[in-house]
Amino acid sequence: MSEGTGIYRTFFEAEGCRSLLKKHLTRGKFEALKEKQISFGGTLDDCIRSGVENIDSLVGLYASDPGAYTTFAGLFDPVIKDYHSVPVSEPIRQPPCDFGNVNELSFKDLDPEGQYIVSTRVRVARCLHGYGFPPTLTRELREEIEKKTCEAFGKLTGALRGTYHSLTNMKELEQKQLMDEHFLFHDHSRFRRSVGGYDDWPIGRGIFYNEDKNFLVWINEGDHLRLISMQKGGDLGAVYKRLVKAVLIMGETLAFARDERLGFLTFCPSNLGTSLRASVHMKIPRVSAQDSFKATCEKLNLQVRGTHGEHTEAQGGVYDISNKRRLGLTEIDAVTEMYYGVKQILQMEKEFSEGHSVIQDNKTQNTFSGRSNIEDTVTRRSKIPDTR
Ligand code: ADP
Ligand code: IOM
Repeated sequence: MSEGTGIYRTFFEAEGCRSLLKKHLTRGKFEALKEKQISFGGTLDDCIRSGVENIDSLVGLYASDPGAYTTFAGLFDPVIKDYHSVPVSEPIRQPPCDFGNVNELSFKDLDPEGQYIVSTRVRVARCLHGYGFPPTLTRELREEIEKKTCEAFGKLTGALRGTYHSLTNMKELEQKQLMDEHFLFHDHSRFRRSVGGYDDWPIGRGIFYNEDKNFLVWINEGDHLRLISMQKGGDLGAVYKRLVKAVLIMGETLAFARDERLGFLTFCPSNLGTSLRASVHMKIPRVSAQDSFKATCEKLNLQVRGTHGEHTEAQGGVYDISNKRRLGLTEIDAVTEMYYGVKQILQMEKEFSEGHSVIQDNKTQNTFSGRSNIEDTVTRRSKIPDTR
């Protein structure tokens, strides 16, 4: 493994690569870390291969196993700080898990008239304590994780009670339908393929869902588990409350990997901390037509994805807007940050539709976080698409 040869050389010389891996992996760091090995057998190559092979990665770095976060801290820490907006001068610190008082949530339906928000989803990732992540998992270990998780499903009762569907037994047509409905994951991300994400596919993979199909669990998609609550419309409070209830029940049986400094340990460093991503699928034709759309979302600590997830395009003007930060804040704060950010985007969309043609960047601020990171005070004339 040498930075002067093959794919590494191409990576180091690549122009236009904007990943956090490219930004933080210097040649010196590569040389210093390349021979280190972790207890689960992971290597630096396992962690960086996805970003090296896919130069359009956003992060480009995965943990081969929980130990990667300490053995390769010299590379992971700057990437973690950069992604989660932790100031360089401050230590990485995850507060204790805190879902807030779900019986006293102040979230209102974000779109009671159903004009903009198609659906709302909140998910957390969880990995079982004592196991590695995809590059170091074997077929047997994946099956073990699946078995332990299936045992825990037995504790879900009432509206959460459901059935586990193994991908090994699932017909292609059924898989396709579940994917089209945004319920099921797929096996065609080249980012994940690079790091053994689809080894032994579909062994050990599957999906649990309840009768209403508003609570789901993915097994061995990337992280060992994704616990997901979702429904049509914009009632974030109902979606979040259901998720918290299910996560707490699952946590009674399963031991989740957690680190005091980094929070819940996940395969991708973008998911560390709370591992929580609260998203809406929303139609915002006017705001999304602004040149400043992505920058506006960044200022609100929001992330923009396409209709079918990361690295996909918006279809029919439907964007996936979610909280970007997952580490350095509590679960209730992460979801609240998304709530206020999405409210602002909706407000902008409404103002545009009423004919206001000016977007004031100096007013773009997440009223929840109250962070004064807005330096650009230019009032910019916006382009309104002619929708008449
Ligand atoms: P994650 O990392 O949160 O699991 P991905 O970006 O990989 O998310 O998306 C996973 C699936 O979830 C995709 O099919 C995506 O379209 C779907 N999804 C995400 N947010 C929503 C939402 N608010 N409503 C419906 N589907 C959603
Ligand atoms: N790991 C995945 N969520 N993603 C951040 C891939 C990438 O680096 O683009």
